Amino acid sequence: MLKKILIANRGEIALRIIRACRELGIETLAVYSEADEQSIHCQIADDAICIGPAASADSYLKADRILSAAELADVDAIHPGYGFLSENADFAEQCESCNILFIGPSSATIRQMGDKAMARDTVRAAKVPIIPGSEGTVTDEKEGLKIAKSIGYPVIIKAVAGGGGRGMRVAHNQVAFQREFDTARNEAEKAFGNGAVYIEKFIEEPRHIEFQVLADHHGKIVHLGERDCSVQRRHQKVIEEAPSPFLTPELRRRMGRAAVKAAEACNYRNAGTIEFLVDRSGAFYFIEMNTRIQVEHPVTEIVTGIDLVKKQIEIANGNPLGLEQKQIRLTGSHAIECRICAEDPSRNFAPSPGEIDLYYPPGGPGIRLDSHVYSRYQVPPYYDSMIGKLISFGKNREEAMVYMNRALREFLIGGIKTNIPFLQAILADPVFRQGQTTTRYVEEFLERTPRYLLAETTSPTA
Ligand code: MV4
Repeated sequence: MLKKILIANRGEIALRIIRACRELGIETLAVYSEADEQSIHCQIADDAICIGPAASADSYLKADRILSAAELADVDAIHPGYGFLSENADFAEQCESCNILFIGPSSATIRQMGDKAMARDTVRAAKVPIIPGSEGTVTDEKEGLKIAKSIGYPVIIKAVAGGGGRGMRVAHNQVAFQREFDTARNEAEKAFGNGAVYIEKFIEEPRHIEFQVLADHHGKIVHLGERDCSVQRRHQKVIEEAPSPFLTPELRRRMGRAAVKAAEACNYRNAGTIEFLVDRSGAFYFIEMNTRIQVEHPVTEIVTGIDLVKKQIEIANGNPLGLEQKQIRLTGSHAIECRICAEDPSRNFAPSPGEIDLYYPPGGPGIRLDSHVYSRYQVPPYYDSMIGKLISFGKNREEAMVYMNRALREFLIGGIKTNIPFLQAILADPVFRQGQTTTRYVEEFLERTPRYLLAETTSPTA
């Protein structure tokens, strides 16, 4: 078994990976930026190495510094977590050539699925449903217009190097298309250094439903059911749940089979996620694949009883999956995750870094909290504003909502603003309660909700 793993990340996911390693008897090496010296992941890892200044570009994104730390400490593997270098094919390739296991798929798979037009063509060849659109990329406006006309407006123009909502433009007619096509290409070139785009029919008010897959190095691939991630604000997920309140057992089986086919098509290894859009009629379409562990993985862990981070490590070590599709029981339980962020929902979600002067975490039945923060912790301004994930679970969705409501109410965080009032307001909203959310849900919710309802009424003090 692997003896020592470097965790190339920070915050709650670094903590989550260290926990899995410790349970498996694997030594851990944390890396940290100067801003994270007091961070919990440095304290609880067996060892920790500073890799540079606060800015991510100078530390957590510096492949050479992380590889130097890995060589110095003689680790067997690197776990990249999510964000930062987790979907960087060049980094995975460097790990491969240094003979350090990258805990994830091969660099070739990351590269293939990171190009969103190539990902689309890859899964299409395996008969996974994709959204009607261009074959490959479109470089010429005239050709684009022809494609748009043949699939019918509205259409969406997407950057091949985009993903996660970056680099997309919608066109509702021919005139708009000519304008947006140029804009999309220029923006993509500026943002990603790659101006290539492709075209799809624009699906209005879809649900975002993603399937977790696990693939070992012996040809076995299974899916672990879905997560419904329709509650998003500006392409940032806010609440995720499993199972989706929208899927029937029949649709779940069909989408699960498609997810496994998509993973097969790209020779996938390790944990991955297939993202689908699902329209009102229940038609589903592949949009992209995430080749990493995701923030929202805990809801799948809860409804399947499978520890995904341990599975990632065991798969990387070469162990057979030891799971058959028919053994994977979606237990009938329900899990909901709320992302807790240091931001002020009453001031347009402005980041709210600073010192936490009081911290009282919720607990009790039906609650899991994955967080790296503590009383007197300084939330740094340099990184993502997420300070934890509050996960509730119960025998059904209603019970999971009862636990979540109660836990949000008793979660006390003083000194900084958080999005807890926003989460409470969504949990109280009939549209959410009835499971009627689409990717436009948050926007609509905010249009009909006065800002003062999203402000903390009392601020807890130490
Ligand atoms: C779409 C779409 C509608 N039609 N593609 C946004 C993120 C990226 N993963 C793909 N995205 C979308 N692609 C077609 N053809 C709508 C979105 C979209 C969206 C998707 C998932 C979750 C939230 C979203 C919010 C706005 C738009």
